Amino acid sequence: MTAKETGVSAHLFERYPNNPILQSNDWPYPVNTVFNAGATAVDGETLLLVRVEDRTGMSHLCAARSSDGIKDWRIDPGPTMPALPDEYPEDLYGIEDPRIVWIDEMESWSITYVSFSHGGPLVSLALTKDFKTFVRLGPVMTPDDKDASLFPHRIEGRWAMIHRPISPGGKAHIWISYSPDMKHWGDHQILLRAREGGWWDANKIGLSPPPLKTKEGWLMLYHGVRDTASGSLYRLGLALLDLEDPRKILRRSDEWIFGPYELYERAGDVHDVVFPCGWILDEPIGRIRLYYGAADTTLALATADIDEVLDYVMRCPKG
Ligand code: M1P
Repeated sequence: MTAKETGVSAHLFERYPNNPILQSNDWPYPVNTVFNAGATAVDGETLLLVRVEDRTGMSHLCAARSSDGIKDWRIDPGPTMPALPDEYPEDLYGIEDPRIVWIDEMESWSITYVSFSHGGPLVSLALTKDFKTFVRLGPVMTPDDKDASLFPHRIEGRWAMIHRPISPGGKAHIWISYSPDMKHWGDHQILLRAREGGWWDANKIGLSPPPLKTKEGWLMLYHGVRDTASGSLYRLGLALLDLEDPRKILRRSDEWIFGPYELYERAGDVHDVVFPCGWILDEPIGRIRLYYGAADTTLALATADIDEVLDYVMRCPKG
């Protein structure tokens, strides 16, 4: 059943039946877990920059390529983007959770990722033209800050970044900041607030994949974290931002639209987590491929019809 037939948000994204699509035993070298991958299309293929946790407990990024984005992955023989703490001290405890955006003006992809520094997790930025060499621009947000992505072009002359600092006490809202040069960031402001009380997205939210430009606005998928007696529950909701001024929230879903349900999402190193860092819109067929970490252990795929997602979000309450 599709969301159009049922009108139910839970049916918007359909899991790939042979999930997970990538797991640790697919890796060409010994690793603990593979999850939370950034995604993009390169030369007609799908490229995932996968977060790989090794058996020290720390993470690096490794590229996997496939012609259909589902199977027959060709995985780099070693870390594609290792943590380099000697040159970049902020990488001391590894690097995690990349978001990839093609930046026309730079003729490069931007990669925003978490560097786990001595002072806590912060946002770092790198550029690449080929996913072989990387220009590391260093930290762009101080700790604790995560879940960041650039927009693919300047907005009113400035670069814009969505990110997720944590306030004292653990409250975490989604913020937006601006920069003239990708290095100096300011005009920080809250973009989307974590709700309160019993909501599924109370207390802590964060951007999931990069914002997707659509005819209705910037489509934003975000995760909300609910604290329960048996731990945290990571689920996903939607928001729509104004195209010209993404600080304006046009819509926000009251319900979560995807959450842990299958065993590979419910059981793993961290149970009850779905955590996407990348999605690709296949324009000719109008379908979104959503790549998500499942239980911080494997990588899974779900797909959705872009028109159904937009129909749904346009019926959501005004933000
Ligand atoms: O373990 C679940 C997730 O926890 C963190 O996400 P956030 O800080 O946004 O709540 C991250 O460590 C993420 O990698 C992890 O999947």
